[in-house]
Amino acid sequence: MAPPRFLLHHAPRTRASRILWLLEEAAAPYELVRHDLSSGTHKRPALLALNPFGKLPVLEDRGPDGAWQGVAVTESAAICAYVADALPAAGLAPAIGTPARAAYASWLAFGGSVLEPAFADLMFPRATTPPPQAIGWPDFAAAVARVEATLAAGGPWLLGAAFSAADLMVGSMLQWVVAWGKFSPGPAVTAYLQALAARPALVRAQALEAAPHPGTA
Ligand SMILES: N[C@@H](CCC(=O)N[C@@H](CS)C(=O)NCC(=O)O)C(=O)O
Repeated sequence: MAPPRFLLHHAPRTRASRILWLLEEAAAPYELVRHDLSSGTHKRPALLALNPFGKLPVLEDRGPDGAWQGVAVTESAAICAYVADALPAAGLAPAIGTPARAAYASWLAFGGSVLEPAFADLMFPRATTPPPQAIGWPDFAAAVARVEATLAAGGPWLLGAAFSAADLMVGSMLQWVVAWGKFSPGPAVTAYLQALAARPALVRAQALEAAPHPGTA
């Protein structure tokens, strides 16, 4: 039997977790290769050939008919965009050419290029304060305030009625930050986190992470 289209290089409780959730949301055909960060399987040559930084997630794509070789996507937001566009029937992105695409693209980038660096600044303060105009993101409180205001103006998701891959990027970051105990969410974000936690695809992804897995690298 032909292998499934996608292969996710994964490690539990890492940024790869959100891609496992994504694949479940998309009902994508996939297999997992589970890496062990403590023993460094993600720094082996085969993985470094796909991502020279040796970081997870990495998603390999064998293509619609299984004929592609050496096609891999790195960076969580890029993987979200790629899968949402490759599997449009999953409805994880507004259709190309529609106005909803603007908010979608903005929020998709927001998770990794605003929320995440702002959180890193919160956790690991800099020795010197850089000029704010030289830094491409606000402080963490301002970043989260924007999410709170957007959801309060019309949820339950960032784009309103439709869940999208952007919720996966922003929502997974917020889940992580709350788990670290570094942030008390406002009412709109609290309701958002509850709605995310109830998504069947996330529940399935969490169960898969918790189960023993035969495909360890
Ligand atoms: N910008 C990347 C970050 C990936 C990343 O930092 N992954 C971490 C796991 S959470 C990793 O692989 N760390 C292992 C290491 O650096 O050795 C993304 O968003 O996908």
